Amino acid sequence: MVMEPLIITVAACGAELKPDDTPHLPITPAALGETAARCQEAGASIIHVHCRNDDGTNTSDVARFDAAYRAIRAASNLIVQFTTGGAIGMTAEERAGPLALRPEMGTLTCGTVNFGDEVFENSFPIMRGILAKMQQFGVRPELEIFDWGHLSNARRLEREGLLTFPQHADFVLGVPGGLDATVDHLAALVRELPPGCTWSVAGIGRAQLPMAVVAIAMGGHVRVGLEDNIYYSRGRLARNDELVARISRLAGELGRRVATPDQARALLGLGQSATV
Ligand code: KMH
Ligand code: ZN
Repeated sequence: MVMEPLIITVAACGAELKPDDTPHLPITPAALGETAARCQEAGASIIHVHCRNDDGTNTSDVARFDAAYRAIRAASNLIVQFTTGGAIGMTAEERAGPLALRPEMGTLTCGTVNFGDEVFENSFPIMRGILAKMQQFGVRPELEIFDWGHLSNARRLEREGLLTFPQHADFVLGVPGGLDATVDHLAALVRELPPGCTWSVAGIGRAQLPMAVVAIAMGGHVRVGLEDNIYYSRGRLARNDELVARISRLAGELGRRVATPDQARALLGLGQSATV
């Protein structure tokens, strides 16, 4: 069986970590650019972007996203995917604001989910608002699926005419409050996908590596990075590019080629190498 080249997404920073948690968090636009270059070299083709202020606090400031976008684009050819999940506590308008910069992709979390002790709110009005902005600015959604029901919600948005299938979905498994990271859950979600969809898995914490290996073997794609897991192995903090490089090596061992950014664009039906 010949499988598609493997798309590796690096979720480099996220919103939940504090700078004290790891010295490897790319907080500034310059650090994101440097991370992008190293991760492309290691085999990544998509970078999932959250932005921070210099002190590490979260921001949805459009100028900060613009600086990050330019730094990444200057350093790499990675597909740039902005978060629209942002950080807990941001308004829906704040979360969607950076879409005006027309990144190639943006996330669409397909439903509300408990998120640790908090609630990550994605009501239908919030999802519709984000999709409207994506349509306005020509941004391709990646469907973030944290729980049962989220694919049903995506299908409902499709029936409403706000989304077309096929799309690329990312199964985020192992968030406390969301669906556990198990092979059974992953297989069931893949079976539920509308025809023609591509998918990746983002296992949280210790689940990152085993979920990635399963996805490589199943013909899916993989998301790794510090947003989801800060360790390379027990007690040993990771750099983003090390996590990407390990997936590239494992893919090689398992007979999967790793996609370049332009091969990933072709697989996802995006245009070729974007400019800011
Ligand atoms: N920070 C989480 C609340 C996304 O980027 O689209 C949401 C999140 C999802 O990280
Ligand atoms: Zn994120």
